[in-house]
Amino acid sequence: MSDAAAPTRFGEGPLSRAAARTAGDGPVDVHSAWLPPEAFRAVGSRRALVCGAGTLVGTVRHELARACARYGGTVAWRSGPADAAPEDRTGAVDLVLALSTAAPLPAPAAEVAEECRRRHGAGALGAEGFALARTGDVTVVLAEEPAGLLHGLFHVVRLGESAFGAGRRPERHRPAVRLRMLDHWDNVDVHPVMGQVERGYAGGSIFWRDGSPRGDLTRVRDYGRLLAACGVNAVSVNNVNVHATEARLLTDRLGDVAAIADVLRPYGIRVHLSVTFAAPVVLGGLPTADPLDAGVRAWWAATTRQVYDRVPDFGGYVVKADSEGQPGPFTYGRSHADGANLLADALAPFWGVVHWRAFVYDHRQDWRDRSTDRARAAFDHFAPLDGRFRPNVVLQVKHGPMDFQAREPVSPVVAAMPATRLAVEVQVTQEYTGQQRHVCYLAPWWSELLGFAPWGDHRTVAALAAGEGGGLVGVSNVGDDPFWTGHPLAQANLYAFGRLAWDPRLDPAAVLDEWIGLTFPPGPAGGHDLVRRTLHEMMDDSWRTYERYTAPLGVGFMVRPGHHYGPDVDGYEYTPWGTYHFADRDGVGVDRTRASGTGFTGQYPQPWRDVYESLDRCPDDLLLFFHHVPYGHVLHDGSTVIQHIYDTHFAGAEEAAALRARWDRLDGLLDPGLHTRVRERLDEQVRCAEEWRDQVNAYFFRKSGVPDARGRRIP
Ligand code: GCV
Repeated sequence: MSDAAAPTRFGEGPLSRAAARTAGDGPVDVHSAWLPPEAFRAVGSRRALVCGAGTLVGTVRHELARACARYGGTVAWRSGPADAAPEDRTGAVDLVLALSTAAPLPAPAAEVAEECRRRHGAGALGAEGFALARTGDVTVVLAEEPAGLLHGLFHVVRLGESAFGAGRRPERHRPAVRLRMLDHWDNVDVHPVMGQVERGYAGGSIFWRDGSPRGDLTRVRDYGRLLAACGVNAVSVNNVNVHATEARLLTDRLGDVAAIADVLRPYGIRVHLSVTFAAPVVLGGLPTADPLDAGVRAWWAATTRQVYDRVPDFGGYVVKADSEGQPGPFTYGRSHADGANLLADALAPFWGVVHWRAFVYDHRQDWRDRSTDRARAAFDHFAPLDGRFRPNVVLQVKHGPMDFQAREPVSPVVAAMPATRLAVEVQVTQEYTGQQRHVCYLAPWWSELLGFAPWGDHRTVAALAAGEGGGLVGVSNVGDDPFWTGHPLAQANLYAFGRLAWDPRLDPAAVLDEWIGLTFPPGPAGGHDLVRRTLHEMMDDSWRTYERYTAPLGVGFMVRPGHHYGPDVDGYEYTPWGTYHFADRDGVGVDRTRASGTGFTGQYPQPWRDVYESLDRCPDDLLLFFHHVPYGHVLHDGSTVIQHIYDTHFAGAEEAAALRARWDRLDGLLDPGLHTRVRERLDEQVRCAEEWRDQVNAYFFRKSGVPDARGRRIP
């Protein structure tokens, strides 16, 4: 079914004038997200000095100049030793942002540089890190590279007045994860089924419209600014399903990509491109795309050289191969290592990387065949290839073994490939978590995934993604919607993705408060505390609320086929997609044990291979992912599976209604356009949650014949 055919009637009203803030210097009808002018009040009212040169330092100056013009501060700039010391011209300063290379440093910065060297040694800040310290009455941000200075500026913006508080202890910040990337599933041509943005719930693409690049890239620059301010440093600009027009971005339409790269560069964001593995055939006119063919290798080398001629800081390629109909090395009897290494070799001279996706499975399986298990596929394909990938191949692994469900175990691939660079992929766009019609703050989910320890020791998923050259990748939830993300509260997911990619140890609740504080500064109507408190209450647990009223106990995929919105318990049960729950009159769930099932539990190291194997020890929230159990099976909390299904679905729908009631308390305190948009979406969430509740409960009541112990009405 066409994604475009999914419901679209909610909240498409224009952003009201009051909320129509300038994003960057951009169009006035775009919401400013987490960078409203008020966020810059503290820096904009200070006397700032910037020391250093280059494009990104220019961005720092520009940001400060704009803030100072609004809030009465000043900004001076010293590009190098030849300049007169600007303190002499401007008097004292409150804020110094300096590159450590911009000698001679002004006294406060020199002091911080010396202290930083003494404590951490030379090179302690790296390519993107920075130090923040107070010396006397001056706040100093020190970086070794321009990108670090920009991140330091946005850190000060996040801190607001507290960055200037006396007694602030020195801090050093470096991103834990090197590749912090958003993948856009944007099509250049409007796809007849998937539309302009595949799984996009926020309008059209900010890059492309109806087969062409958008002429005005103001919006893209504002996007880069928002991303830099939360820590993202790379963007892939087209869908991993590469269709005919999109394939040409690599060659004759490369100029379109270069234009985007030019606009994102000042914010330290590198551009990547999804390419088709068949490019030598479909673009180069070669008879084959065989990765071991000399002509094919020469074609990729020459084509890649041309890419770097146009975009010298180009990040690299993203490839979905042999997956859901995309071409790949299997056609030529070659392995995924052969395929990935082909592109890696072409990119290596320019320090580019290939993000090779591990999302490879049989999407034409026979539902009657209970031995084939989609969950096993990525491991079965890739684990044997560990050690065979070039150093500039990053294997991009979906966080779970299936497909971005609201609950899945962590993919065993992350623990199976110690000799391969890994990026973990999460879905910021809410394909399976309410499609930006439902409030669903995903950071607690990602945090749980990142904190998972495959061996039960200190080696978490976050540590693996942070390993040498690893990454965290999110599928973007942004479109040309005035609120960026359709549902205004879904902005929090984009923000949190960047923040967790920078530092996976951050507390998602604290990140939420940070986002709320920046995005909803005190307004003329007052009630600021109520606004903050209410938003926190609504969003903090919203992922679990969503989980409660949708698919139970990790079973997943009870969505309507095609567009994946709303309930359809058997929607995928008799299809070729490998996404089954096997419910019958006696029980439900997928037996993935070694003892009697598909053996998927054996793909995990200890302790999890035994924990998941054991009916007693398996965590309840993943029970039906790993086991087929009778409805009367007793969970750890004493409830039966069937009663748990009823209880959580009643509770989840009630919680959805409570969200709307909470939101209503904020009427009159927020911009009316934003309030209305969220209210409309909450109406839909409440309706949809009831639909989920009734369909899931009725389905299992009819299958099992077991009545609700509390006698509630099940239709
Ligand atoms: C871009 C799921 C989605 C597809 C997506 C695919 C992928 O199957 O439904 O729209 O394709 O994942 O991640 O490649």
